[in-house]
Formats: sequence, structure tokens, C-alpha cells
Amino acid sequence: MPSTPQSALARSALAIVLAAIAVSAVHSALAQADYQPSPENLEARREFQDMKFGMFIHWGVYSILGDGEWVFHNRKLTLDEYNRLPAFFDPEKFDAKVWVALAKAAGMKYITITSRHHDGFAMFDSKVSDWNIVQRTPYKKDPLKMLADECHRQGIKLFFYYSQLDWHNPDYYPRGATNWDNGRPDHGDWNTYLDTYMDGQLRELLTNYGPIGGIWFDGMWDKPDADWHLPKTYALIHQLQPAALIIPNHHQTPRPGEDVQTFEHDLPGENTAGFNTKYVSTKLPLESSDTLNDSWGFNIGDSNYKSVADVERRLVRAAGNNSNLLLNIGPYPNGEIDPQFATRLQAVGEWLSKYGDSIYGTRGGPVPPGDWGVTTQKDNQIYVHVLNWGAPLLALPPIGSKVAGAHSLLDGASVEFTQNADGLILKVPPAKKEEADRVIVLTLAKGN
Ligand code: FHN
Repeated sequence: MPSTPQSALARSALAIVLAAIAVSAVHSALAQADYQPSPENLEARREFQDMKFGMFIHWGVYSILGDGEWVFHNRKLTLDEYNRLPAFFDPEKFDAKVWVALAKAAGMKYITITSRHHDGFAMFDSKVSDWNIVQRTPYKKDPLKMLADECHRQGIKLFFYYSQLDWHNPDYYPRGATNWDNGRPDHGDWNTYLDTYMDGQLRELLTNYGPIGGIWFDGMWDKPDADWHLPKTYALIHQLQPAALIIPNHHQTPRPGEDVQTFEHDLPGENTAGFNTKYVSTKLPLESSDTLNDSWGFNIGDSNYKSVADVERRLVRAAGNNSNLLLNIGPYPNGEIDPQFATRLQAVGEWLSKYGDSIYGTRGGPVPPGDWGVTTQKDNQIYVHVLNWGAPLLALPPIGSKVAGAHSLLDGASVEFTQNADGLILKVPPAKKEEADRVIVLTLAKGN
């Protein structure tokens, strides 16, 4: 194209704009070091804590093989082999309305879905590469867009899980702990992977789907010593949507710019899984993620479903530990949700319609969680959740406030109690058959 004075002017104007964008990006990247969450972000954190119960969804082209989301790695498939999978992914039964309605029926207030897992396959319409559902599958549509629209319609918050680890992109190099020889070249540009590919996709997720709850990162543990350019990525997210929460599943102490601390397969501070940090933030909202059977992605050989009572107890224990519970399902490749998941979730939802007051909007209560149960608190009410206690009397340590009355949440019947400087003794109503939790509501005296 011949150079004209106008095009020269346009070029200098563009150069100035790009320089300004670069300066502002560097500035906000540095600013993450002493990150001060915006008022919108702080409000989103409070809302997040109030929601308490979320639906985790692992769904991708790996679902076709019915062997979990790690199948690419576990079977040591080559790129050429795995590249054949998307051609078989045609989820004609996927209905965003049904998924969102199920989450609501379960009493879940948010959904966190894999926008891409470690196979790097984007389950959304990405222009950054053609390794995505719209360009590589016969389905050709963007299910995350449908899900986002439906979540907005039905008032459910949507979070995107995003794997930083990538088993497919050659620029994910040097490779990490989960590396195997799948046919990628032994060279690649790490900076391009992070700055162009990953940040490019994050920009799409934060731009094309309306307001989202946040980004749930996973996979940094594959290269724990690498420079992940976190300040830059975190600044980008907070700049595009200040209320979007950054939830990193890196199993480490939280870093500047992160908004929630999440724990996998464990309650905050526990480490039965073997990879969680015991450090628990006292400032950030907390979340604990778990599976409804033993798998994240659809696994045809896994029928080890948790019982409804088990899920209810986990939710209660999470709340008593001041945490949310993010409970996972792995839908079929055709988009249907296994009735084994659906019926359990509906039953939990029915239970929550009776017990929800003692969970939603609460924070961890004044009594440390114990084997017997936990407490939650909202305003001037403390909920004593008796989960595992066979005796008629339950003695609790001092709670720091005077109790004006106590009643059973389920039927409103008053509960006898005595309180003195040594603590509180409650006469626990006898457990009914199959009752996962006995909740006694303590109303605190005014002026406490
Ligand atoms: O490797 C993943 C796994 O597939 C799954 O996504 C879970 C969910 O918390 N996180 C990773 C392991 O930390």
C-alpha cells in the first residue's frame, strides 16, 4: 500500500495508542504486587461467600472415551491420535437450560465449567487457534455461550475453569512434570504461549460472555518454578472485569491478585489429598472442590457415587469451615447428565429447601469444627449442626455471646439449654432416621 500523509498520521496515532496501552498494561501488571481489590471485586467476594454451593462441570472431547479428563496423558496418546477425537464430539443432547435448571434444583448458586482442560481444547469459540469446538467438531457451536446466556437468564453465576497446563500446544515449552513424548517438537516459545495464546483466550472469555463470576485456574503445579507472568494475566482479568474473581488451584499460599483460596478434595487446612497447603487465608473467601463419584470427567467405569447424606454433610462441613463447596459432575459426551448425578443433586436441593437458612449467607460460626459437627452464623443467629453425636447432651465451649433462645430448625420446637462461663450445654433432639444433620438455632440476646 503506498504511503500517504494520512496513513503516516494514522500509523503514528496507532503507535501512540499502542504505547499508551503497553504503559497501562505494564503499570497494572506491576500494580498486582500490591493489589487492592476494587469495590466491585470486594462485593463479588461477599456474594461468592454467600452462595456456598456450586456445580463443577468437567466436559470436553475426552468425555467421548469415558475414561476421565486425563485420558490423553494416561494412555500416552500421540497428538495425531488425540487430534482425531474432536471429529466424534457432537453433543446433540446438550441443553443449557437443563444444566442450569439442574444446578438450581440442587440449590447451587454458581457453575464452574472447564473452558479448556489440560488437553488445551477450547470448548468455546476461540479465534486464537483452531483447536476448539467450533472449528474442529461437527457440532460447530459454542456451548459456553449458550450456557452463559442461560445462566444470565436464570440468575446463576458462571465461572470458567482454565487450564494453564497444556498437553497440546507446542509453545508450552519447556514442558512440565506431566510431559510425555506425544509428538510435539522439542522447542517452543513460552512467552508466546502465555502472552499471546493464554492471555488471548482469557481476553475472549472475559469479553464475549457478558459478566462472568471469574476464572478458576488449574495446572500451574505442572511447572511450579516457571515464570507464569501471573501479574500480567491477573491484571488483564481485573482490568477487563473488575468483579471477576481469580481462583487459582495451585495448591499454594495465595499470591497478590488472587481473590479466592480453593482446596481440592479437602476442607480448608486439611491435606488428606496430599497436595493441599495447610495454610488457610483469613482474608480471602474459601472454597473446597470435590467429586460426586471419584472422577472429574465422565468415567464409564466409576459408579462410586457419594450418597445424598454424604453430600449434605460435606456441604455443612464446608460451611462450618467458612468455605463453599464446589461439587463436580462429568456429563456424557452427548451433553446429557447421568441420572445418577441428577437424582442425587435434586435430593440435595430438596434438603436445602428446608435447611438452606443455616447455610446460605452464613460464615463459619464461633465454635471450632469438630468430629461432632460445626457451627455457622448469620446476623444474630448461630446454627449448631450436629452431624455425628449420639448422646442426648452436647457441651460446647463459650461462644462469646449470650443466648436468648434455642430451637430446632426443622420444626421450630424449642431446645433446652444452659449457659455459663464454661460454655453451653444443649439438649439435642433425637436423630430421625436418615437425618444427615440436626440443626439447632441459637438466637443471640440483643446488645451482644
Ligand atoms: O488435574 C486436574 C484434574 O483433572 C481436575 O481438573 C482437578 C479439579 O480440581 N484439578 C486438577 C488437579 O489439581
